[in-house]
Amino acid sequence: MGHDYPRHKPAIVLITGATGDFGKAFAQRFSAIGSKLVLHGRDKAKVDALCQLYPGSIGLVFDITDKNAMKSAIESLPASHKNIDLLINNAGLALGLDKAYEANPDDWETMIDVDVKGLTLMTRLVVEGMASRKSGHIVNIGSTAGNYPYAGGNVYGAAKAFVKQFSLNLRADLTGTNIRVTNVEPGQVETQFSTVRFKGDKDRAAKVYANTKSLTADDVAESVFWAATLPAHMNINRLEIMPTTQSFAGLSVERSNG
Ligand code: 8X3
Repeated sequence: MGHDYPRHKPAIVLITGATGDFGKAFAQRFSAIGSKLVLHGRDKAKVDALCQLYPGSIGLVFDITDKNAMKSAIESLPASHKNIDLLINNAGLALGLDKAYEANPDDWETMIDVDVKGLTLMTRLVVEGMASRKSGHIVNIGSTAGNYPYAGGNVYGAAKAFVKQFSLNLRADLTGTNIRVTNVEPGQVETQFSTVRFKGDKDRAAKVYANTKSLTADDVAESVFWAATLPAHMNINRLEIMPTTQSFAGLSVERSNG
């Protein structure tokens, strides 16, 4: 509308966890401006189906907790898709909402393996090439859970706090490389997130989103898109987003009945 602010166009975008709700929204948003997509997921059929929607995209099928498979997959990228401009570290999950003394330790390990180890090792694999090319952008999908504690958030929130600090420390290391790092921190977004967290209990998941207006995956995609298409001299360090219906709870106080 007469306002031709310069936009950056990431040529090649790698999205981890691309077959989930966020991932699909990111793929759609960046394909709309002609970015070439590298789409990662665990399930070959889902990755293939997603790639069909985006001609010229490449699918990578591996479990993000398998570091050897991850390394081979990244090394297998053809020259046409090798120089990743934008890495969206999106693969992640919450499992359970139990108190720390009742939570399943296996769930804790899975969250640490995916949300912390998967994200850091993927970053390490991709950032080296970015540093040598002196260009690139890493967008990490954090969470408000990394900023505000809540009961039952224990390891999920801690993992997302790790992602936030890792993002900021990456920026510190990347001074002089021209590489951008952004931690995007959504609050409540209506996706399969809660169904996964509650291990398929759709009724319990539906209650999280009942009678309110949550963010959508498209809302988050628009935010990531904004940060990633700003001119290359601008770095959004952190971007915390909530639906207007969500804000802050007070601190909790224990009271005796006497
Ligand atoms: C999602 C936000 O509040 O469900 O990361 O943990 S919350």
